Amino acid sequence: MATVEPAPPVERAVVGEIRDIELRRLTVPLVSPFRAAHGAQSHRDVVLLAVRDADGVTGWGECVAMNAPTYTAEYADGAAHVIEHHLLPGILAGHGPTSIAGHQMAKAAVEMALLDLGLRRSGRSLTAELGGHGGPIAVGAVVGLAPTIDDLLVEVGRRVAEGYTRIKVKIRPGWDREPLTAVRAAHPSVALWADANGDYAEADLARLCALDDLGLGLIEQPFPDDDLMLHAVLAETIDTPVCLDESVGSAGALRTAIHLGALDVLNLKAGRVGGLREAVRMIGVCRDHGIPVWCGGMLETGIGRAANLALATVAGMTLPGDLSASSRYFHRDLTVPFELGPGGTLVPPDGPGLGRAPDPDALAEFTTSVRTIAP
Ligand code: OSB
Ligand code: MG
Repeated sequence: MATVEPAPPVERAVVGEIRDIELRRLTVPLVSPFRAAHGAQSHRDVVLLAVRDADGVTGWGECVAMNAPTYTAEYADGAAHVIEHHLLPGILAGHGPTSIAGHQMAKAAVEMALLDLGLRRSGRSLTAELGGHGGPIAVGAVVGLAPTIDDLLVEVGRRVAEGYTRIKVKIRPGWDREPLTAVRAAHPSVALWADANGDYAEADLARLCALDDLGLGLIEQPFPDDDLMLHAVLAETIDTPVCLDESVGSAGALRTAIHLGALDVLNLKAGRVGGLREAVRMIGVCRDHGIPVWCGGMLETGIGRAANLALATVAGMTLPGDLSASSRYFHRDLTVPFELGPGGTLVPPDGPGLGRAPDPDALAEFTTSVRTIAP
């Protein structure tokens, strides 16, 4: 017999008030293909939830699952299935999301939509609900694997010229020392981070330690996500801070990783950990242990970006996140675009809920299917 998760007050208050839920699929073109160790993407395949109450108030939730199970086991089609068949039935029956194993990205999308609806109904912003300060906050840009060093330098140069003061470069074995050295030489004062998406192995320990002289702000997820021990060995050996991303799916996993010495810094993504509530708890764990934490990103549209920005203003989020302006990702965002402010900053919206909703014309342009589910 399935059990029901105890939901916090805002989410609990809207269950029972829901008229229907739209589960939408969209394909949003990216400005340029995004390449990392797990593959390349030319568009964002988005699962979007619209939860409506009887007064026509709508709460929006974006699922961060990618189009194929190459980066994480979760992926868009699977998440849409889990949302429709395993999470929404309990909500539509009036008792809240059913407790299921895993599927954090699906759960996070449902939580975001319920939170947005509840907060819109009460006129409160997500930033206020999470305990954030509202910004502005310094943000960073991510540059994917590039075909050549020249291409990489062109793209990094563009981001620096736009105002970003922290650049994260994707690396993989064979694409690390040379590109990072070139970026470091071209932009000596930029904070330079490297993200390997788990592509290195034990045999690469020495090659990673050799990056120590580049003055990197951190090396993110060098090894596969289940190998906390190897991250602990590296963190022990290298001076550059070791950051975890894929390895840390919950507050419990975070405590374990800290106990093992497997990380110096955390990349926190609400989608990866099952939602914003768990993410806020994890910021607290990081604070208790003196672990700097920053808000990760997964090429979100304006909906998910609004949520990330709210989270990124919570006390304890001490480093600039993977939060760039809409134009870094999309020619046309789903919402009013986020624009970079002075000093490479962004400000979360301060309206009710997420403070951003999709533009109907953009929704129409990018939607590939809609399913409406009613109690
Ligand atoms: O590893 O942080 C990652 C994008 C998709 C999936 C995983 C990652 C990323 C990024 C891009 O690095 C971050 C962004 O949204 O700017
Ligand atoms: Mg990462």
